[in-house]
Amino acid sequence: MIDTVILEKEILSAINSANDQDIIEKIRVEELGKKGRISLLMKELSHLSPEDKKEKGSKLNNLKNIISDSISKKKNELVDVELNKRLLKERVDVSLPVQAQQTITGKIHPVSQVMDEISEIFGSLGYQINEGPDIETEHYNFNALNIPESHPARQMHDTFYLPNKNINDESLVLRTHTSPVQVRTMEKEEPPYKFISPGRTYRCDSDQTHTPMFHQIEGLVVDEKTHLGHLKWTLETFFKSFFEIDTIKIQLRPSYFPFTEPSLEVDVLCDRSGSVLKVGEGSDWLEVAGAGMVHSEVLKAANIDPNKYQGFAFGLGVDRLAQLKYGIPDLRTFFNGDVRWLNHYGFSFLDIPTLSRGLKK
Ligand code: FA5
Repeated sequence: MIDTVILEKEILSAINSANDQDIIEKIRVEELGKKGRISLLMKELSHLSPEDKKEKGSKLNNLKNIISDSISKKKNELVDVELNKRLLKERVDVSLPVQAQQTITGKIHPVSQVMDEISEIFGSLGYQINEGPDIETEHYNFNALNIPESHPARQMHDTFYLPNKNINDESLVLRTHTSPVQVRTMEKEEPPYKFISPGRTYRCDSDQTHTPMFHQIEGLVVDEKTHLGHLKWTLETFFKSFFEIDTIKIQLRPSYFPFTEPSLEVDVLCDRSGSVLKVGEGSDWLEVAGAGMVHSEVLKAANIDPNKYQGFAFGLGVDRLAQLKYGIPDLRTFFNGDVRWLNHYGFSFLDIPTLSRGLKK
């Protein structure tokens, strides 16, 4: 039988010089595996006399333990070495500047941005948000707002009618303004009211400052002793805050809406002479809102006593406000779905320090 001392020396030297986990596993299989050298020597013991068996058996057991211990010790060492190597290679340097995102992550459309900015400003003035449907009956879009069928204001609205669709013999329309939400709210709730209503509106109209689908934000305040001064203060406060210019020039122009008396329109001073739109400069005026004191007929139709309650209302053209604030010359480009346009005029979440501070400095 082979000398265990020589065998031990030979195997230990192989273990010592092993430098990766595969080699050490190979040694384990060759020496201790089922058909390994030590295992085969163990099997040979059965042919020996009882005395030899006892002596050689104890030596072989001893050898087996020594080899098995030193294999697992070496294995642990190699695992540690490999782990340290990986830790060094994969170390994260937290002091490195963050890499800019290369992938396209999408942008916030200027209309969504401006909707949020306007909502935030009115939110801070204590307004709630109420919403209404895009498809309206003629009753809510016109009649209940003091615009009867024969009224010329109906033609001015360039209405989209839904053909062959009606509810209770009333034609359905794509709402031409957000004012129907005033009526829906007055029908459901008791005054006082103080809310805004953002949403999509539709008119058959298309040029540099008109699109067939656009957005308005309606505002309604009804309370005891509300007067025109409140409306003027509200509009001025809003426009200063929205444009972030204390000296912003707006003009309130006398106008006519069948559901307000008196009525006015709001224009913002801007320069539209070149290919860029600049707010607060030049000599052009862009109309951005209609407004007025709620007509007593509208209050009466909702069973509200006009001698006790008065109110004011306004309808802001959201797309035009976005056009002015962010210098976007043509409104039609808002809805072309051109990704290059959106990358240029859109907002990323990181660009916006706060909702009402959307201006890219
Ligand atoms: C109205 O729609 C009234 N409902 C506003 C109102 C509300 C008056 C409450 C009184 C009380 P007007 O038609 O002027 O008013 O539209 C309001 C604003 O919507 C306009 O000033 C303009 O900024 C915007 N607007 C109107 N038509 C379009 C269009 N086709 N494309 C883009 N913006 C439009």
